[in-house]
Amino acid sequence: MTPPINLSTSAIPTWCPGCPNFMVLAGVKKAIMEELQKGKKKEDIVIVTGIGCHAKIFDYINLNGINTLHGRVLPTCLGIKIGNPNLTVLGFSGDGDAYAEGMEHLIHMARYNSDIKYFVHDNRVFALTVGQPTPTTEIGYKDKTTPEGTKIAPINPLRIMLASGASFVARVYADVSQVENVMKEALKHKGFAFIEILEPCLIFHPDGIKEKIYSLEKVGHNKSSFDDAWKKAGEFDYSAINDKTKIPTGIFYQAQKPVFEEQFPQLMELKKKKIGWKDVER
Ligand SMILES: Cc1ncc(C[n+]2csc(CCOP(=O)(O)OP(=O)(O)O)c2C)c(N)n1
Repeated sequence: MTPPINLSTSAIPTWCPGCPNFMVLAGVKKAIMEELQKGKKKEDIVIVTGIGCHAKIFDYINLNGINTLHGRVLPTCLGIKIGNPNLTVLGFSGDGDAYAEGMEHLIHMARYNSDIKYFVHDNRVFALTVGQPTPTTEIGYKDKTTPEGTKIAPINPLRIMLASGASFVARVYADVSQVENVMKEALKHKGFAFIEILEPCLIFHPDGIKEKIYSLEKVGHNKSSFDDAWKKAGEFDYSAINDKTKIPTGIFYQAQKPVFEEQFPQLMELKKKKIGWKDVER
């Protein structure tokens, strides 16, 4: 009898009690478990995380991977993918990791369209370093570094992804089934999948986002239309939550575009043979 699949580790989570990262972890594990039950091998899945509270997910999932440098999740993912294009490569970043230190990589990954799935835990603060504003923090947010309130307008990462050519652009709330479902869709997608996970930081940035979300699927959004995706992505501009705020969640855009790996016959040869460079005789 084959032993039951176990994705847990012996590490005790050090996230704050009630942190939405627990929901993200549970959703991710469920989606990965389904892949394993369908026959994928654990050693064929790799996780890469940045530095921050989000990155602790690395310690709580029993998979191979790299807890890489701050902001360098995507180049690490790409290196792994080039080393062995047969691997399923999953990247996890915070909003600081992805949109501040790592922004240049994000834009180019959207262009490259490598078959990598990327999850941004967007709590709209640098949480591990105790709450400084990030590129998705609203004007007026106060912390010890901005006692008069942040004066710089936030970016809209979904629109940046659309403008950069991303082939899969989604946003979910940090809820177990939303994360699980979007991850399953991302895993079916051929190419780069960008998934933003909105989550409050209960300590430094509690917010009312949960009450403002609605499902794109329920309003019949056409995810194959770039124009519709652009319009929907503009509905929430990451400013302070108020009575009028509406935050769409779900898959905004999905299109089939040439995949990075497929442009290189050497990598396609590895795919055909189901091997990585380390298995190539020289
Ligand atoms: C190159 C580099 N710059 C800065 C830091 C300090 N640092 C560690 S964690 C962190 C905040 C991470 O914030 P975010 O990516 O949003 O993740 P969160 O903690 O909110 O999950 C920073 C700035 C670092 N470790 N390396």
